[in-house]
Amino acid sequence: MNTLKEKFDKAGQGHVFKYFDTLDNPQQDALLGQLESVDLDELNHLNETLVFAKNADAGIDFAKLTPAPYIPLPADKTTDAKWQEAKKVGEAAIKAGKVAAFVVAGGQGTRLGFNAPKGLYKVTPVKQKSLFQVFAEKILSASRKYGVRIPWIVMTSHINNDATVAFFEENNFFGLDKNDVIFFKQGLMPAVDLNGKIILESKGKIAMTPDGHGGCLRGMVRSGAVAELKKRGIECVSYFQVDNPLVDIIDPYFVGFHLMGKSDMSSKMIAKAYPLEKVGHFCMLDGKLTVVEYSDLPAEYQEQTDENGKLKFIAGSVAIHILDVAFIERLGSSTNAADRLPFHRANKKIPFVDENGNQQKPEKPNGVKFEMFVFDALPMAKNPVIIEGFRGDEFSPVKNAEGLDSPLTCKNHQKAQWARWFAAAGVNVDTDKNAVPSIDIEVSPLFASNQTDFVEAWNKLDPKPAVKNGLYLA
Ligand code: UD2
Repeated sequence: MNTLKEKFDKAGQGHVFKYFDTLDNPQQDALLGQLESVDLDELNHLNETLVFAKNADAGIDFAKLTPAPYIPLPADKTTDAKWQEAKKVGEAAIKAGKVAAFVVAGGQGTRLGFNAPKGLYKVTPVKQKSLFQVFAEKILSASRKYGVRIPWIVMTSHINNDATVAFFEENNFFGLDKNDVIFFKQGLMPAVDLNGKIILESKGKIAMTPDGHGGCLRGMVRSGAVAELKKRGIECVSYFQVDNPLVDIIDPYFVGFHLMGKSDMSSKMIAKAYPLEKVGHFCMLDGKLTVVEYSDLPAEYQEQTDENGKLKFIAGSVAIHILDVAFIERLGSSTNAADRLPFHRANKKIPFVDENGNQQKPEKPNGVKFEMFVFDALPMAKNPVIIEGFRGDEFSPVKNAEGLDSPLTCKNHQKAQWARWFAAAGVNVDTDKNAVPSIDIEVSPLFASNQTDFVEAWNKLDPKPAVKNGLYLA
């Protein structure tokens, strides 16, 4: 304890011991355990670069940014030669058991106002399936289609891990083999006040917050998930966020382009729906592919158009990537700063204990949380490939309780997707001016998870059900 105290004193963080003598033994042990996990050199560096530095958030010369190149969607990917070649390569890798699914689900979902892990949120229009169930069924469907086990890595955080695991158990893993679902908790970082001092959340506890979705790289290494994937012969993982039920998790085209490009990390881009859409922007900066977050790119750049009136920075990053396991291992285990993801700062309201030992809940941001973003791995990746995705089949996140990116918009986008599939099978579903059906319909991923498979499955149905409100195809 004395050496630890000396270390914290020396680093100017000795105040974390202020109430130590008033704690009972288990409380003291718990605090010491927390303090041992803090990398004081790293924290010192983050204070210097992100908390004390003037203009800590700037650092990008926006005038040097150019739009990143990408492989555009062809008029019809089911007939386009290049996309068909990619599909073949992708399918071969999936069938050979080289691809796993990976969801980052450690976030807190504060904007949605849902007081449970976000993956438990019910999103589908008829069956009210949770996000986790939708993903599980997509993975199960791909596993059956390709005749292969597809492991699914689920990153949680210390805040939501137990509730997440319990939900999977209560639901029998939604039909998946429980041995193929691998949970791990992301890492934690100490939160500091605006003077760089570690915040005491209570007398015996420092404030520790999840290290951002980019924490998945080191988390996968430290938790043993990478070792497990290697043991199973997995070569790449399909990365997605917990809030997007439209994601095409096991997409042979995407896997194929990634492999053909001999890429460490590949991404899907979706054309932004409107200039200020809250997505990252794929850009080139000094010859490197970089994602510039919406909150960092000045509006004038987000709104810039080319000579044809098209948005210049049109390529939106929707957080759908493929990462090689070897690349995750390299970055996630690196001790070399050039190979590690940088941290970003976020100002947050962090409960703390005041000078009189009373717990306080601040009304405005009083502290800084440090987070890594997974897309910061792109500039470190060999041959990063970006392919275009079709929004209606890939992206409709649930982020806000109302308005844009809400449960309602997401339900409408799911229904619109299925109405398009019905239309391709020659069945008309009445829709409004936004192509959203007026009735509630739902197609389980176990019936079909893309249009081609839907048409085939629908044609085989005999007799066919009436297409009316409440129709559920499974
Ligand atoms: C993210 C991207 C944005 C765009 C958008 C698409 C960032 C900073 N921005 O914005 O560019 O792609 O998504 O929907 O990522 N998570 C963890 N652990 C953490 C923090 C987050 O697992 O410590 C997960 C979270 O559960 C969710 C995902 O990361 O699945 C995204 O988190 P967010 O809601 O903070 O990201 P958002 O919507 O600001």
